[in-house]
Amino acid sequence: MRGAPAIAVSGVLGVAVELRARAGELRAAGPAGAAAEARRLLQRVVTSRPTAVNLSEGCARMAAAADAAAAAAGASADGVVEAAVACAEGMLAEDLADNRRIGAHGAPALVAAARQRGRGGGLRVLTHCNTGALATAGYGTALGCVRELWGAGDLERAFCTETRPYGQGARLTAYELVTEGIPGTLIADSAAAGLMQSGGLDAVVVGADRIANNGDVANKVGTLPLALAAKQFGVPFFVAATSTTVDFGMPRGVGSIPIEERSGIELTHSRAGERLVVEGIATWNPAFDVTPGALITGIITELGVLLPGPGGDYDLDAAVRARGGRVGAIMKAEGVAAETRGGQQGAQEATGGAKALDLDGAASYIAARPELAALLGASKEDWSVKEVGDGNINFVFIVEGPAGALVLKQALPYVRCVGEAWPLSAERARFEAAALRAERLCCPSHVPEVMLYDHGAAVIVMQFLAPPHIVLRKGLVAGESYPLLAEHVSDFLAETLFKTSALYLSAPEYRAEVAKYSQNSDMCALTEQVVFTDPYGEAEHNRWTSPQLDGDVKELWRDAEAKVAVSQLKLKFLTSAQALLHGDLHTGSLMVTPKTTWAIDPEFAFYGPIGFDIGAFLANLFLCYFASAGLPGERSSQRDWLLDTAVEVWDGFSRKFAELWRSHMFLPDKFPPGGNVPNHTEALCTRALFGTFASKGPDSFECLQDAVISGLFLDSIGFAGAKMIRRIVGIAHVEDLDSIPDADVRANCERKALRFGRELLVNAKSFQGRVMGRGSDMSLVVAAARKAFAG
Ligand code: ADP
Ligand code: SR1
Ligand code: MG
Repeated sequence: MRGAPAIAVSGVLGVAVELRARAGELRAAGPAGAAAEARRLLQRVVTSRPTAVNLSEGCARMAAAADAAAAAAGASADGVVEAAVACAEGMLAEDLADNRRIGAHGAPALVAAARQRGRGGGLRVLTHCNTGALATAGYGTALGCVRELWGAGDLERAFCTETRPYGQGARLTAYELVTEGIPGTLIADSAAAGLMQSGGLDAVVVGADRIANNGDVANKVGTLPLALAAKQFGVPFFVAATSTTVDFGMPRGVGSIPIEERSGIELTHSRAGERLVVEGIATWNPAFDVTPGALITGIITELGVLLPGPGGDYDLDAAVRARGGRVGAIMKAEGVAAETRGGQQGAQEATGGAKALDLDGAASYIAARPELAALLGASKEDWSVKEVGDGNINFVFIVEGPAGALVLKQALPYVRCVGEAWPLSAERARFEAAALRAERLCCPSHVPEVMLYDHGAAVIVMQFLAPPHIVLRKGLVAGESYPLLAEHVSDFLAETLFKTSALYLSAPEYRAEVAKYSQNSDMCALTEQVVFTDPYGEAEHNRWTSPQLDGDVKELWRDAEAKVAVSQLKLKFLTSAQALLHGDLHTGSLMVTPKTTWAIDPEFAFYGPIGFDIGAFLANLFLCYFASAGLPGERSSQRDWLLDTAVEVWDGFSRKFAELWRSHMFLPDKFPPGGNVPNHTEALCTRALFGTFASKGPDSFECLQDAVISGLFLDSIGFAGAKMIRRIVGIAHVEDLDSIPDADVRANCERKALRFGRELLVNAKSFQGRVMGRGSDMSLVVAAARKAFAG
């Protein structure tokens, strides 16, 4: 094993294997004996590499987990073993997740820096040594950023240095690039400066072995010359590492970080042992060098890209604390669930510290960040700013300059449409940024790019979807149809929901993601209230077209069947963690042109039932369908298109979801290289059950797929019904209906929609096709919608 993170994870997993194998024997020793044995084994592993901080920290966490299990009420030796194993698996998942976050933060930062230098198209990026899947639990840090760029279509070519004298770049990074199908070029270390001088490089990204608080970075020897050359030729130079690599107790790195010297044989002999240079020559072979922070454009961590302060100096302790990370790192060392408490700490800071931006503040915010300002061109005085937030919750600014525009979205600690009387954690911005990045990894053509997420200010800066893009709901209200919408939305749903599910992720990865998003509970609570509770009884914020719908609403409040059905859905919403949901996929969360579709605004993202996202989208098509009778113009062809879209979205989703699942199982190579591709067995293990023996293959696998997809269909129908009802009786309505000026006409449309919504909610099962293999037939739902519209 090589690479500090990989060594740490292998070490603890090794002990986990040993403990499991000896679980029978340990039963006799009882819980205390089992914990003592775990400690003994871990201590032995630590001594195998005493200098590696990751390994000793990992072993300490696992020992603490074993001790805690031994001290718990009703402890057993088996419980101790399983707690230790779970802890080790958690570390594997954590390292993988941290790496993916580094990639998700790093790739856009590299792109932004290259764009600032006027470089369009794919990037040419150089990396040094090996920082990829062979050095970490998987994916990689600096090489993870390269992977990410490639997956997003933002990479033209990766250059890797040989990494003299031990050849990690030539032997390992080159191998990873070729294996992943990423276009790569190997160069001698000494060729890098010339490559930069010729304009052949857009950015450098390297890893780090140790980082001092002022940003000085110890890394593989040869890093310093790369940074010096990059400075000379104006090439952005980034370092990518987890925040645990920062040694906060070390103020400066240059002159302080001890540098290991390795044997001169690496210089004088080939790896086969053949002497290459004259005998008698002295050698000096340092393994590392230290690059001053002043030469480093940004340090990419799992918490975000850390930048130097206005004076050009880094203060990493402050930067990491501001993102809630230092607390997390300390807790890791203590063996406490770092993500959870680190997240809560972050929430307090985001909520307490967010200063509301106004128009000028939004422009100043961008102007203070040169990598963003460069995307707009000229300077702040030449920019225009407007606030366009038409949603219920946040403030959204568009800052536009001569070269381009950016969207800046700020979450304040309350619900915008109600005001400070309804507090809401600004932490939602963290989940929105994370979800946008995760969704973009899964489905880059339908999710905008996040350029920056600033935890302290609860600000996201993202790609501007320029006119003629409009919010889909606005287009629909204006009478437009979008022929490619069903294709795009079904792509988005299938890609994001499959690739974040346990059908695709490994069990530890999946659990780590579920745990991460479970902290978005303020937003889930909002949905639980406004979708599943308030509309079914008297509630402060309910509103409806009154007095016209008074009777209908009272009827709903007495409707026991509806209450039973909505409570069952609420239970599912609370407990079924199938995939990472967008969480609020209505037609106001999509921006479109006739040829493009983008999903924005996933601040409600969490692991929930897949049908919730599908149902939300269907509900909004149906709401527009019923509203169309009160909207201006002749709309029969739009109505047909709306219903066709409902059918095509479901058919497209179910087909694509099934195909992704099948391809993942039978044809793993079908996934694009560099994308979100695990080379492991998915958590559900369908590959193990159905993929190995052709005879047991497709038929039984199809039965499983049918069963799962029929379940998703039922859920989608039920959630669609609940989502329709809440838009007519609850706090947040839709413009499609609200913009009908005549209250009687509006109420008539709303009554039909309400009744149809109730039908979907209560009788979802009646829409299941009875033909074998057609358990999910959306045309039955659409036929019922036509009937309700006519009746
Ligand atoms: P909220 O969370 O308050 O619902 P949204 O994310 O839906 O806020 O944004 C509000 C409005 O801002 C959108 O309806 C859209 O008009 C505009 N908007 C948001 N993101 C973008 C973007 N990336 N490009 C262009 N306009 C955007
Ligand atoms: C307090 S209103 C909340 C609603 O607005 C958002 O758009 C979501 O749909 C949410 O339910
Ligand atoms: Mg919105």
